[in-house]
Amino acid sequence: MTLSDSSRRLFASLLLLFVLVPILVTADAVDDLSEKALNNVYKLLNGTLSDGATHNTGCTKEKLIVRREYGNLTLAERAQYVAAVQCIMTKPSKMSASQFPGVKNRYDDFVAIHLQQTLNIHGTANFLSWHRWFTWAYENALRTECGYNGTQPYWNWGKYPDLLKSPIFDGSDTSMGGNGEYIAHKGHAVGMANVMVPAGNGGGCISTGPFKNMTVNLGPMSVAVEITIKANPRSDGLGYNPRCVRRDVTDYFTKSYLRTQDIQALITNPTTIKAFQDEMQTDTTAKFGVHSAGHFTIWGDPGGDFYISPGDPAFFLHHSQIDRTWWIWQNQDPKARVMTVGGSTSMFGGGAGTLNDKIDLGVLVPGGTLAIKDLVSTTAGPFCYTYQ
Ligand SMILES: *[C@@H]1O[C@H](CO)[C@@H](O)[C@H](O)[C@H]1NC(C)=O
Ligand SMILES: *[C@@H]1O[C@H](CO)[C@@H](O)[C@H](O)[C@H]1NC(C)=O
Ligand SMILES: *[C@@H]1O[C@H](CO)[C@@H](O)[C@H](O)[C@H]1NC(C)=O
Ligand SMILES: *[C@@H]1O[C@H](CO)[C@@H](O)[C@H](O)[C@H]1NC(C)=O
Ligand SMILES: [Cu+2]
Repeated sequence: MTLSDSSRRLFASLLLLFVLVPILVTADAVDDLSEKALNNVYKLLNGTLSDGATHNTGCTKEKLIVRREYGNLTLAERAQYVAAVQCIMTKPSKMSASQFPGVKNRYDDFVAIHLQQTLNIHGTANFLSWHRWFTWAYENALRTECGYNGTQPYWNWGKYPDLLKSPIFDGSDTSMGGNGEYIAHKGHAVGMANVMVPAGNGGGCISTGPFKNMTVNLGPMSVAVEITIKANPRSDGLGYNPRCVRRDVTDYFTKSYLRTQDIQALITNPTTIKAFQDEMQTDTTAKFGVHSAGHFTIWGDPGGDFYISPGDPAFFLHHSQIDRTWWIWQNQDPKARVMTVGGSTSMFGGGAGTLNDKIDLGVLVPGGTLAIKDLVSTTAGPFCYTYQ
């Protein structure tokens, strides 16, 4: 080897190093923000920092439960989560069968409560706190009613440009089920702006994995797939209308709106809660926020139906990540960002929301009702969890 050869090699490896190092450093930008959030949470718990919440509920660093990314669970842990979700679908409902004839099991309770409150919990002051408590109620039901030892996993959107190859949707025994069976269908007109999105390779019933042929009983309310879904016998969608869960998982949104850089921008740019929640729920021809983009990625019936989207079990992985993103944003500056609320009480008007507004989850939680201010800190009120 000549000297010039080896110096050329050295130069090439240095070049490679300069190219690679920034990629390695920035690839985990959101995880870095998450680490800062976690450190601030430890300070809240040991009293060296205050977020305005009363941390006297017995939540300590030792008692914290930690939510993890689905792909970071072991196969055995994923199997336990899947088994718990299947279990909750076999438990009896706690709702009145005469008032809610379409509710057939405990899982349906979650779908029904979301359906009933849809227009007062999206684009509103309580959007984040409502869905935080709702996701916690589900995790709590899995743990207390189905003996689940784990926590509610999240779907880190930025990690999987091609979702059908992810551990969440790859159709394996430890996934949330694969795509819908392929049926010929046109693209989808999505969201408030009716943006046309190309059709994916699904559209039919989930055909692989543990939720193959899963049944949804409620709705539809706002059919979001270009095929005919039989109407619910009741106009409020609460009648019994069993049909298979359909999906059309695509990479349209993951490649444009759900990248790590999109999540990072969402966490670092907005400085008020109103700006943060609006950015997250953006749904226009120009842009989709991560909330809309995640739902539209799963699509189908009920996943793409605004009212009954929790009827697709992937909902809770998406909303755990919504909650994690809020948690990271809050805990960059807990003093300013936890005890705060913005926006109104209804999607179509309503007065200004306040921290004292009540949220009612009915049979989903012990007690049923709490105020927004009890639901803003993940280590106060009913909560004692963080994210890893
Ligand atoms: C409180 O927690 C922070 C973050 O973990 C730590 O740096 C600090 O030393 C702790 N302070 C006390 C008094 O325990
Ligand atoms: C998830 O696992 C990957 C690979 O093992 C690791 O690099 C990463 O830090 C983990 N992420 C989190 C948030 O724990
Ligand atoms: C939960 O943990 C206990 C004790 O470690 C174990 O016996 C039990 O099988 C676990 N349950 C589930 C559903 O994994
Ligand atoms: C799924 O549903 C279809 C249509 O009802 C049926 O033909 C098929 O046998 C079902 N598969 C399973 C595994 O239940
Ligand atoms: Cu919702």
